Parts: sequence; C-alpha cells; structure tokens
Amino acid sequence: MSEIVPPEVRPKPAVPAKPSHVAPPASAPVAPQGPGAGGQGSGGGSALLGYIGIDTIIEQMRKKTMKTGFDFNIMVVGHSGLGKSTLVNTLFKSQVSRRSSGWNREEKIPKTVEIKSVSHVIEEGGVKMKLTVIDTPGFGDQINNENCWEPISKYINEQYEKFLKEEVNIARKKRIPDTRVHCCIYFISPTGHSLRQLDIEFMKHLSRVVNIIPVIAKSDTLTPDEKIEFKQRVRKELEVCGIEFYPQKEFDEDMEDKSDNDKIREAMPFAVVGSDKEYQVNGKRVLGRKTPWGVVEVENPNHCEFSLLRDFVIRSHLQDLKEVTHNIHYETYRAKRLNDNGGLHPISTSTANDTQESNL
Ligand SMILES: Nc1nc2c(ncn2[C@@H]2O[C@H](COP(=O)(O)OP(=O)(O)OP(=O)(O)O)[C@@H](O)[C@H]2O)c(=O)[nH]1
Ligand SMILES: [Mg+2]
Repeated sequence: MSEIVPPEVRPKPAVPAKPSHVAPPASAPVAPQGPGAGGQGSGGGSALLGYIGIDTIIEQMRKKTMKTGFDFNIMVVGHSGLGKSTLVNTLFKSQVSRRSSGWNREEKIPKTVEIKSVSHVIEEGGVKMKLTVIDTPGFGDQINNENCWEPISKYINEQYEKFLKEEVNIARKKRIPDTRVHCCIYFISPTGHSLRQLDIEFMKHLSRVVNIIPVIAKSDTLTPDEKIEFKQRVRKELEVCGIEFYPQKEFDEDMEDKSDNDKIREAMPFAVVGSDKEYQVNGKRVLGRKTPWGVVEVENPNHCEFSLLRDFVIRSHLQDLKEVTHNIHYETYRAKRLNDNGGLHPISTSTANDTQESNL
C-alpha cells in the first residue's frame, strides 16, 4: 500500500527556494502557510500547491551563465584595405574593451596577411564573454581572384569539424570549446555603384555556411545621399542574386521576430566608419575620423551606423547568431558529414597558416 505523504513533510522540491528578490506575479496564488494548510486532495493544480517557483528558471539560468560565461566568435572579411582590422579594433576599443592592453594609438594597423584569431575575455555585470575576432587577409588584389573564398570557407568548416569531433568523443568534454564562427561581417567597397562580381560570388558561397552581415565600409567617403542610394542598390542586388544575409527571413520565429528583423533588414547593410584615433569634440574624447568637413564620430548614430551594427550584433542578436550557427549551419555540416562518410573519418584540421593569439 502506498503511503500518502502530507504536504508539510514532503521532501524538499528540486526547485530551490524562491529568491527574495524575485516577486511572484500579481496573479500568483499565495502559498499555504503552516502544517496541514491546503495541498491535499485531488486535482490541486497551482491553486492548491501555491507558488511552485517555475519563474526562478530565469534566475537559475542567469547564475549558470555568470559562472560558465560564453563564447562568441566574429570574423571580418572583404577586399584589401577596406578597414576590416580598423573596425575590429574600433569594436574593441570603443565599447567592448577600452581596457584591453597592448594598443598603441600611434601604431599603424599592418596589412593582414594571414587568418588570425585573437581572443579577449570581456566581463560586464558579472557575465564573462570570451570574444574571439577572426581577422582575414583582404582579397581581390590577386591576378586570379576566382576561388579566394576557399581559405575562409575552409577555416569555417574546420571549426565545425573540431566541434563535431569533440561531440562524438566517447569521453566528451562537459563544455565543448566553441570556435565556430557565429558571425561573418562582410565589407563592401563604398564605390557608390554596385556590388563587385567577387562580392556576389563570395556571399553566395559563404551565406550557406555562416551568418553573413554585409556592411558598407569607409562610409565617410560617401555623401548622405550617395549612402542612401548605395544601400538601396546593394539590398536590391543581394535580393536579385538570392543572397540570404543574416537575419535570414526563413528563420524568423514568429510575427514579433519578423517585424523586428524586417526593420533591421531594411536598414542593412549598415554604413560604418572605423577609427583608432580619438578627437576632442565638445569637450569629450570620441573615436572619429578627421575630414575637411569636421570630425566624423564613429559612435554617433547621426554620423554613421557603427553603433547600430554593434548594438545589433552584441546587444540584440548575439544569442540568436549563436543559435542559428548551431541549429542551422553546424547542423547542416554535421548531417552532410555523417551522411557522406557513412560515419566520421577525419579530415585535416591542420591550420598551418592560421595563428591564434589570446589575451585571456
Ligand atoms: N576613410 C576611412 N578610412 C578608413 C576607415 N577604416 C579604416 N580606414 C583606413 O584604411 C586603411 C586600411 O585599413 P585596414 O584596417 O588596415 O584595412 P584592412 O581591410 O584590414 O586591410 P587588409 O588587412 O590589407 O585587408 C588605413 O589607413 C585605415 O586608417 C574608414 O572607415 N574610413
Ligand atoms: Mg587587415
């Protein structure tokens, strides 16, 4: 015969006691007080059991994330000299990590000659993010530019492969280090005319394996009218060529998502300006570029769309970029890899040309 355990002597629930700072919703029933109060009988539901504490999951997740931190990996790609390395530095120096060391303002950024990843641990509000920036050499200046996306595509696939190998290990790590590229910022030359064939080819190939975010580089070289027209033209061309940039329409989860993302898609590609120089403007030091018309302030949304890009990538869509990478791009790679090979046979993951630097 099974024993009926009265509520007051039940073992402690798995859900921890509700933290004092999490107020129950206004409609939440009051928990029964004292021995024998409520909780007995059938079909109780929450009305009889009182506050269960399901809403504390948010607090539990927050604590876990604070403890473990998370990885986020951004790659920059595009023609030579479009300001890729500068923009990455701007991202670090401006908002993300003004504290990072080893930056000498007088130093000129050298030409990037190899795929290079640099990691920083950034901590804000007790949450740690390991941000890795993958800087790539500019392309487009070779005699034959035909397959210039190959080394980049190879790098991206190698990171999927690394993850897959860890995942299928019998004794796999509790937390697999994530080096997969969550977001690839693609730099478009500010010609004011149209996309180059190479841009189209690159984005067509790469948008199938990674989240591409196109940006118009060095937008301080365009007048406001040219900027608006160029953005419209690029959007049209991307549509005509069937290039799906991030956030991809097909992955909008609901109407709210669609309406938010439509606004972003209509504002893309963001016209950005990068700089590693600070100027005094109205008594404040700001990152900017000096032009004959005055200082273009990088972080001023009236001057360029750098802050829109930063907010979009870091503040509103970071988790989604990670999820689309894992659930769509990686999943596609994984399924193909396991299907093609009838199992998992190693492919080379040697990255002779790549360097990994860490500021951890
Ligand atoms: N006008 C203008 N110049 C910029 C901007 N960003 C970078 N530059 C300048 O452009 C030059 C090239 O910048 P990099 O950041 O080295 O360009 P990159 O794309 O990394 O170049 P590679 O590594 O050779 O592919 C430098 O002189 C920068 O100061 C910008 O937004 N506007
Ligand atoms: Mg560079």
